[in-house]
Amino acid sequence: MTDNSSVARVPGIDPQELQEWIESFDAVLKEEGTEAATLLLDRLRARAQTLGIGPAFTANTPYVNTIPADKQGVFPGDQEIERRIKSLIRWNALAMVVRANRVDHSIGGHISTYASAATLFEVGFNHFFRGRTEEFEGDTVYFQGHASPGVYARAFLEGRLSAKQLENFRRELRPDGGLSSYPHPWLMPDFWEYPTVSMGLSPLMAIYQARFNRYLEDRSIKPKTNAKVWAFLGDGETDEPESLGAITLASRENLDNLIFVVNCNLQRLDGPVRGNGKIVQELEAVFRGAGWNVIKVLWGSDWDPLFDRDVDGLLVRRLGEMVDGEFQKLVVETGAYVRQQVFGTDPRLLKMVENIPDEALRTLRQGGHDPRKVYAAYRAAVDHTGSPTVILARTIKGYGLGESGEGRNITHQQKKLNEEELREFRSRFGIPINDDQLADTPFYRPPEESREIQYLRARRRDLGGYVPTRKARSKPLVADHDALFREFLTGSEGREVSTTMAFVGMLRQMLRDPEIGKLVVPIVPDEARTFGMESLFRQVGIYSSRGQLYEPVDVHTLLYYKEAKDGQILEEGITEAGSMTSFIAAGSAYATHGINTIPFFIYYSMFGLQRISDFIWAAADMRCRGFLLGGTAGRTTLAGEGLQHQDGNSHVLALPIPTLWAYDPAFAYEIAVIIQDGIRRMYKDGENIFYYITVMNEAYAMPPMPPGPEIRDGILKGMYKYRASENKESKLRAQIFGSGAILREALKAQEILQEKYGVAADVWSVTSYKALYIDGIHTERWNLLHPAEKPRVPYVSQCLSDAPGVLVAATDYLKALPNLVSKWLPRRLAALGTDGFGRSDGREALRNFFEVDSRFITLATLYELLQDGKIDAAAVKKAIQDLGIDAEKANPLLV
Ligand SMILES: Cc1ncc(C[n+]2csc(CCOP(=O)(O)OP(=O)(O)O)c2C)c(N)n1
Ligand SMILES: [Mg+2]
Repeated sequence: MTDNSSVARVPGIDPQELQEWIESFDAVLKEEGTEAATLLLDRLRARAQTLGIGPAFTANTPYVNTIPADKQGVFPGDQEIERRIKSLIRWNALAMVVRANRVDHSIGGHISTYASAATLFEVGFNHFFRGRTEEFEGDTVYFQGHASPGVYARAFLEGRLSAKQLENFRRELRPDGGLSSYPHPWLMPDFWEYPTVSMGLSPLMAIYQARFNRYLEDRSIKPKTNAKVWAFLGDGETDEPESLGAITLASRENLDNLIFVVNCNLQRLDGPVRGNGKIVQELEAVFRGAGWNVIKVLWGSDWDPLFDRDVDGLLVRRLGEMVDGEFQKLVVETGAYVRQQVFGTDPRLLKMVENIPDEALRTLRQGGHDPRKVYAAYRAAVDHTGSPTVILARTIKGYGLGESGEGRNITHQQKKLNEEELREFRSRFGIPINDDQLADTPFYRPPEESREIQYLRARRRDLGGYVPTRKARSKPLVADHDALFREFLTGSEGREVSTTMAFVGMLRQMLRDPEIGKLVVPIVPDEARTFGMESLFRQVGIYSSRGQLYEPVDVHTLLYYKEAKDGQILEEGITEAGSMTSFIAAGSAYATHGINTIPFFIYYSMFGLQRISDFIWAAADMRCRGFLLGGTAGRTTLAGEGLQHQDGNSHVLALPIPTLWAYDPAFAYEIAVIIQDGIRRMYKDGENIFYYITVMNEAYAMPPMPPGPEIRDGILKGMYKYRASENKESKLRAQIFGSGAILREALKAQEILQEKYGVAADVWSVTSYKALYIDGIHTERWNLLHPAEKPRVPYVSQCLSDAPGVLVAATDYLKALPNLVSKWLPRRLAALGTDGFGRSDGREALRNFFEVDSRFITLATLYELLQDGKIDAAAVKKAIQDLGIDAEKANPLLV
């Protein structure tokens, strides 16, 4: 219907003429349909642009629901019974937190996040989230982490969790088990699939998961399906840079399998998300600008008649003016206040609500609490094609907690309710709990045969089973892959290669293998050329959902930049975080899809554990498998790049991640042994571990693997004797530990010591201080707990038990690394490492600066011999001179 009143007010246009224009447009819409009307608008806009009239860009639509009431369709569920189920879940979620905090008031937990998200979740559970079955892979759902009590409470009604388990919420260490605070697959491997509690991780993980699903389809590794990836986020959470950082990837890739639901309760932990602005409008602009389909769910059904009456658009304008701080205030205020604040600005608005009592005004619902509005939005999102969808749903934080919490700034932290507050909650949601039981706050589950339980079960049955459910679905690999790695065990016959090149050679071999070739997922953040991987562009192609729409500039070369729809390399561009989430998707595909994809994510080492460690932590929680490769590694091995690039940190940063095996190999055969064994452990034996391997760009001849069965074992356990001294006579003895590129400095020192100082030194390759350390503390712990039994001996002690002489270690990482194992050594350890900021210079200068070169190793060995009284100080002093060491040089840690 045409709105004459607004026509009359447009300045400078003849109302009659405008009326005719509008009528013509209406006629096109009526007779030719929406598509034609849209086309007409597009043409007019283009015409205006050619005439120099650029219509003002607006990223926002008015502050109303995107789906008007007359387009929302029918709600297919039984609204009444769904409301009852939801109320029971609300109660149990609340009871879980309240009870846990009665036992221990420090145990924490959150009530108000789920209170705001309940309808958003429940509509999904009853109508959308599909379980994983034999026939269908199922949907992937990232639940807002702090809303976990609601997911547990539902699983309790579903009969999947017991009252005892609920009782032990946040008390996982109880003898009979408990429930983890937040979604943690490590702690509840049959239940949670995706850890979401570190804000900002799940939106990024969801985007790359959705894209990875497409990748698997385009490469014919899994069948095409219409499975969806849902991510439920907080509105405050969107301030994390990771949350919005990759949204253009999702639209660029047309990820219509991806749906974000932002729970816009306008609050975060401390207070309003945007007190002086509007978070919904801000997010709308950002997502629309990025090409997403945006659906706003702001107002519940009881607003519909008001908007119907709002022919002048006054109400819409008024709502558009108000800031979030004001909206939040409405929640805690009276109906009279709402009348005055929202409608009191214009007599016409006041008239609109004159027949609505205060109480009804106060309880006008938000869109995100109205199942019909939420259903319509989800339906539209699921049916939408061509781009991802974000649903911006307005809710109330602490919904239902009444005066004690609803909309209050303190609500996020609230964990306790007094009896009066419990009574109100109980009555408001109609929970069949008597007054005299309130103090106990018992859980409530209706009998199995009740309509509620039957309905809930039937809905889940129709949707393919319970969500979330986690299960490792893949079948173990069978082959041992000896042949793939054999050539790397025999050395490079004098050819100088870097360990990076050696690794790329192995990757190429693996890609050709009939069993694992297809499963390998090389991931690289715009650094393939740095690592000499460009030959793989041509061999297996770079994945692009569009193939290659252009002729690449280097098409005439052998190794041209080949993009292909079935390309295998994930060339992610400059995003270590995005690449890591691809790694997570590929590294967990054995559970998500039942497919053993083997990710190899190679990156500039300094920008890994240092930059994206929280994602790596989440990968561990998710039981991810695969290989992280820190390229251009080492503080002194990466020449020229300086302070921000030279990495002497990562092997220390790898220590805390329990399932991460970290190796700093020096030679190609060491890498071959580690990767081959890693594939066996992860994909054959099903261990939930992953690997961090540093690879360097310093080229040298790769030696063959020394003979003897203990070598392979030692490489994996963390150390082995690489070259023993040939001088058996000398009284001056030493054991030198080298790692990675610094192993060669140790070998040089071995020669200097022998030739110049008559010291016979054995050189060990320490491939993993972390492995030695873990073995040491594990053994020590066992001994502590078994005092009467024969003590076990840490591997590092076994290695050194008969080794004579002083002990010196040199690494391209912090001195802390070798010092980790010093307590299990038979004698003092002198540790050389690279503590301090890097510098841009060549390797030789850097190794002098950080005091890790062969001269310093020699000096440290002589000094230790002095400590043992084997040589005198004058000899060491002279050595300093002979070696050309500046004794007064600055300490690299301090400059
Ligand atoms: C990276 C990170 N920083 C801080 C926190 C602590 N934290 C937990 S919930 C929360 C507020 C969440 O607000 P919002 O995203 O709006 O969710 P709501 O509870 O309002 O639904 C904060 C700061 C966290 N979990 N993760
Ligand atoms: Mg919030």
